[in-house]
Amino acid sequence: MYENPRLLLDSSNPPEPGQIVWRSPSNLAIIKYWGKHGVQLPRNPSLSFTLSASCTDTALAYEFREDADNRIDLTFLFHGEENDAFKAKTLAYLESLLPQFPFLKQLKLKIQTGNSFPHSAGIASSASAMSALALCLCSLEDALFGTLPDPEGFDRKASWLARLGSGSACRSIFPHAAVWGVTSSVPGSSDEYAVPAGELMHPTFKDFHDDILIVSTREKSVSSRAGHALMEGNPYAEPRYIQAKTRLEQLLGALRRGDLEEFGKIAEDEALTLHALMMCSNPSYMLLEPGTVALIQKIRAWRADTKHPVYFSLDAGPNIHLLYPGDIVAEVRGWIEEDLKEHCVDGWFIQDWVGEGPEEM
Ligand code: 2P0
Repeated sequence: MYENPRLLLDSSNPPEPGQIVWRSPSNLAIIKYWGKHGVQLPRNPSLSFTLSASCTDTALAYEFREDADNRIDLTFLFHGEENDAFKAKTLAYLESLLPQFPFLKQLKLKIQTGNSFPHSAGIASSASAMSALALCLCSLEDALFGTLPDPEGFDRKASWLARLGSGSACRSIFPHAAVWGVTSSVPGSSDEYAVPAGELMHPTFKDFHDDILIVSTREKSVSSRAGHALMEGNPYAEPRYIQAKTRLEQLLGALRRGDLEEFGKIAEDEALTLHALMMCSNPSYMLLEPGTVALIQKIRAWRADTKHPVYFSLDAGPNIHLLYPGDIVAEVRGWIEEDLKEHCVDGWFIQDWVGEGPEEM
């Protein structure tokens, strides 16, 4: 949708070398995207909270190449070191973008990137990494051609580009919350890019915490890519897509009203549905660990005892996302220390919260 063969540099007037740096956060889907078709198009709409502490910093340095040919000239460093696997993935992504960014072959590019959390954390970094890179590319286009002056158009293109790298990444572009996928409940929503949803939420949810309890740091047995693909043969796929649409409408109502109980019911149900879909895929697989189940039971029991609005969610992995409003942070942190940390690897949990979205550094 953004093809532009005219985005080429004039070799008689080459640009000065420069560098662009973006910090972009991860996000947690409350309504899950699980199942895709075509080029990273979702089978159902999803809604996520934008996080803050779990993020990727990416620096993109560029200089004009006198000897331009058809290949992309890329140096790639992850946490200051060469990483062949990440470089190959990034190069394939950039090559796929040449119809939209033909000028990339005219530049010598250097990408230096790193996450705020250890790569071994078992936390998906594709959302923060691909959104940070997409934002760098949009800033590069604007620096070289002045074609993205309007912030709304800039964010939309960045979200569209991020989606091509990793579906969930398109939602990380916006503060507080984002909706990706067509739904009649959100005017302007699209399967091609996410739209901001923070303004649709009661202030309570802008002050929400998401503490990530690290149950395992082992690499997942089945990647998200493979998991999405398995939805194609899943007997529950069609009812699931219908359910996700209905739940999104219900969730938007709860977010608007500030209805914590309804929010929590939907969030937990979505997390368990995601993992149930994995368990009844063919072949079946399971990403939950004993510690995940122990924590879910403790969260439900503590909620019943204290009446505090604490809820869990899960990504495509065993780690628990503990969701709760800012006014009970002290009680919850005390409880984590006392009762939940024993299920975490080395007692490790990441304190995260609903954040303001990416920033250019
Ligand atoms: C989501 N997840 O909505 C869902 C729910 C994880 C749990 O999308 O193949 O890395 O790159 O589009 O976005 C994780 O998968 O998959 C994911 P691709 P992605 O966040």
